[in-house]
Formats: sequence, structure tokens, C-alpha cells
Amino acid sequence: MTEQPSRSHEYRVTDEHRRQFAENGFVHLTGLLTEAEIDEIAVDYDRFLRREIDVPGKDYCDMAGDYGRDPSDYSIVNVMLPRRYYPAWVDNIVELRAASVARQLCGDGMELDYDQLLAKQPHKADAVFAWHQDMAYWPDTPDTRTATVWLAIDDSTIENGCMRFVPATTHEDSLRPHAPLFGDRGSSHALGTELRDTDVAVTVPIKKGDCTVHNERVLHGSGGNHTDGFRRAYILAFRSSETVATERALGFTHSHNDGLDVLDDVGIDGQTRTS
Ligand SMILES: O=C(O)CCC(=O)C(=O)O
Repeated sequence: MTEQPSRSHEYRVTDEHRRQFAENGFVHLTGLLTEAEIDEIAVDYDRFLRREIDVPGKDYCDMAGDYGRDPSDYSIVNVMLPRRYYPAWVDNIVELRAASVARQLCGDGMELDYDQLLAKQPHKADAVFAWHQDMAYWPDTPDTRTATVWLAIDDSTIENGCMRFVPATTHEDSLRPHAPLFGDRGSSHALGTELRDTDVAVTVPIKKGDCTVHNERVLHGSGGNHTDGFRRAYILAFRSSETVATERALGFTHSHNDGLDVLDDVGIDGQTRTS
């Protein structure tokens, strides 16, 4: 494990981490936050899950079903843009440390594009996050560089649905075709693509306080939760300031409440949608 100075805003990324990120499209970093720091963040995280912090409309939804599902049945509770709805989180320790990682992996000028909470409820075999490439969800922009920091609030295991990746896909020339999973964008946000026979996936269990960081092209997803506990993750995506400005000019904020015309117009050259 890399020795980290306590309470520092900087996480030290090594040359080997940078090499893995460039080669595989993702990297596992140990100890981004300490257990005590995670426990502190988890207090407010759980207030979101109990709906004590108001999250309007489709920004509180299920990523394993359509918008019509009753919240008590959600398999993957998805809170989009928590810092928008809870400004006390702006510049919290997670944001600061994740920003230092993004800068070291992708260079200067990276800013937080969006944040998100993804919590798989216990005993939900269908809490499957479908295989996808993040770029399929986003508008095309000249600079697509991305560092998405996926922080484990709980130990993330094969049994509770940890992340899995297909490393080679980060170097493919074009995105895989993606299709809506539970109806059109008015019914659900989720997109997915099928694995090919030749794809070799790696499963990446990580400890509470560790993170993975992935780019915009690597194919990834996760399996169901077969355990008694939640699988909670806090996700922060960093992209270049120019890219974030371009997205906002298009009316794209990563809110599921963005206009349907905006959400329908995503993916590189519109090639990613098959229906
Ligand atoms: O949390 C998961 O299972 C999937 C997350 C994901 O796909 C992402 O952060 O891009």
C-alpha cells in the first residue's frame, strides 16, 4: 500500500499507477481515504439513502430498472449530483483527494464534472450495472479525457457486486453499440452493450476507502448484490474544463432531469445508439 500523509488533500499517484491507467483504462488505488474518513462521509451518505436530503425527480432513481419502480424496490439506488442538493459536500475531503488523483493521471485543467452515489441494496440479484462505456452516455466533445474516481464506502466484493472491466476496450477505435435497457430515456437512464466472445473481463474487489479510477472508454459494469449488506460507492468524474463548458453549453449537466432532447443526443457522432 502507498504510504499517505494523514488528512492531506493530496494522494500520491505513482508512475506504475499512471502506466496501468494508460494501458488498461483503469487503475486500483489503495487507501484514498482512511476508515475514519469514510465513516464520517458515510453519515451524510446514509442521509441520502434515507431520503433526509431532498433529491428531486429522476436524480433519485434505480439504475437497474425504470423510473416507475417504487423506491423501496430499487436495486441500485442512484443519487445524481449529491453536491448540488447538499452544498455542504462541496470541497469535502473526497472531492479534494479525488481531484489530486485526476490531475496526476490526466494533467492540469481537470475539474469535477459530476458526482454520484450508487448503492446496491442487500439481496438484490438484479443489482447488475450493465456493461457500458461512459462515453456512450455523454455528448461528443473534442477532448474526452476523463478520470472517474469510484470510491468504496463498503468493502466491494465479488459477492456484493464490485466493479469489473474489459481492459482491452480502452484502445478500440470506436465505441461499442449501446441500447437503452428499460425503455427510452423518458423511462430509464440505463444503457448497455453485450460482451463479445473474445472479451476478457477482470473483476476488481477493493477495500473500503480504496478506489478504482477509470477512463471514458473502458468497458465496465458490475454484478448483483448477494449479501446482507449494502454495496455503497461514491463516484466523482473529472474532465477538462473545456469539456465541462461544452457540455453545459449543450444543456448537459449529468442530471437525469436534463431535457430529453439533450439526453437523446449523446455518444460519439450518434453512433452509439441502436434504438
Ligand atoms: O457502481 C457501479 O456498479 C457502476 C459504476 C459505473 O459504471 C461508473 O461509475 O461509471
